[in-house]
Amino acid sequence: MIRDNSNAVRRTRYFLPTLKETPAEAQIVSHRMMLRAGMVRQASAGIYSWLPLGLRVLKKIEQIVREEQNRAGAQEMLMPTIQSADIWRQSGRYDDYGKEMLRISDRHEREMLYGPTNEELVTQIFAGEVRSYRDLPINLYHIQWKFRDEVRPRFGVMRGREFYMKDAYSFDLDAEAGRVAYNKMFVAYLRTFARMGLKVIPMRADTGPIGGDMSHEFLILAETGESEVFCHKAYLDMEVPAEGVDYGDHAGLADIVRRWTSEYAVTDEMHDPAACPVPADKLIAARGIEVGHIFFFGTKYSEKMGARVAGPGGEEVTVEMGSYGIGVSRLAGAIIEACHDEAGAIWPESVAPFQAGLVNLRQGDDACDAACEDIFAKLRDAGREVLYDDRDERAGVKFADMDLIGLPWQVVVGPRGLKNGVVELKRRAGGAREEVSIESALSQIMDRSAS
Ligand code: P5A
Repeated sequence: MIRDNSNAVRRTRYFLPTLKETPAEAQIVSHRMMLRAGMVRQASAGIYSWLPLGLRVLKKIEQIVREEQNRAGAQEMLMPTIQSADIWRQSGRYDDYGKEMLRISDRHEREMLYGPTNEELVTQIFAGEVRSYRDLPINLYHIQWKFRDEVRPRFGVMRGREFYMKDAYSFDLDAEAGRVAYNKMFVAYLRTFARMGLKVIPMRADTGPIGGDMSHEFLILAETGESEVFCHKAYLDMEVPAEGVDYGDHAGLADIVRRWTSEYAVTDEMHDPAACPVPADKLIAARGIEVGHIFFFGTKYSEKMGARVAGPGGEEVTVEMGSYGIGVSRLAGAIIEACHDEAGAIWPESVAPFQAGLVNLRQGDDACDAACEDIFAKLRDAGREVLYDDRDERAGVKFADMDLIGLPWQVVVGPRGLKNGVVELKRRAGGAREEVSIESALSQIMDRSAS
């Protein structure tokens, strides 16, 4: 068996270019911290390279999204980033999309584009393959890079030009079944964001260039959010559906969606202080970051692109569609906006790049080196993710870097403690520290973090 050691790394062998100085171009905390913690580097305006540490976070977010999509019955596929202009002409969006669309022509002068979204392409695939109502419902998704030539790319990965999105597309025989598909995604979204440690609030929203008459944006509250939001405090305590939620129980799903849409929750353009039904002491007025957006648009694309199936009586039925987006790369920034302090990120366990950081306070000291090697090997062999700061650096530098990177656990090994048989175990969230034996430190990390 080939051993994959990518989950246990030594800082001296790891490409992790942290910065002491705050980069001048970064206006918000997540952008500053992602640059300082060596997660991303800007390639050009609104376009980023993901360095090893950042990529670990991106992959964790992606995997949670994937698991919850699969659980809700969506099927993963992968469509290309480059699309032909023809299908966008067919849907009528080629001209509508305007300057946000990056248009390209190939060597044969054929008009191509870098996909800003995939309604057209997935509808074309469906129309070419599915013939009968018996094959419905279908929900297809992919997790793929998108490009939108935003006028003002800003805030790092939060509003990029190139960004990573999960986009799902549902196909159903009638509007009622389409509503079930919508509810499934709604519930999956509540679970997805909760697993990332986020409190998310679904708000009724404008449908913009995607279209349709039913849509919800999923927002998290954060001071640096681009949208101003108003919602009932009740949202903060609403119960998120459990892992075992039954996606076959359509009435149960509708109940959950009803509960989560029953209270007041709007973005500023829809808020009228005079008409707001929520008393001031129960109203949250805050800023929000849109991390997901779901749409039901019926036959908008299926009509124009010929996505029809034979219905139960042999009649032709144009299928009802919805689309469901999650900003996977935006989430890396959004989670930092929601979870940080002055020193750095505070990653929730589920998306942390590593579970534990190991700090050797005296590199080169036999006892410290041996204890660190022992802890490192034990965590690695137990399949835990660990970053060992084995650099010959001052303690202050190592502490500052570990806090900046924001791993859930820190194990600090120094000569004085070792004489008494202890190391320091620190929780990044809350900052609690205790002196414990190596065994106790290991068992706490292993018990508390998922393998
Ligand atoms: C839904 C899936 C759509 O594109 N078509 C397919 C629909 N919706 S959306 O709201 O326009 O985008 C979905 C999510 O993608 C994220 N997002 C971005 N992230 C980073 N930079 C951007 N420029 C950007 N634009 C959109 C958001 O999280 C959004 O909710």
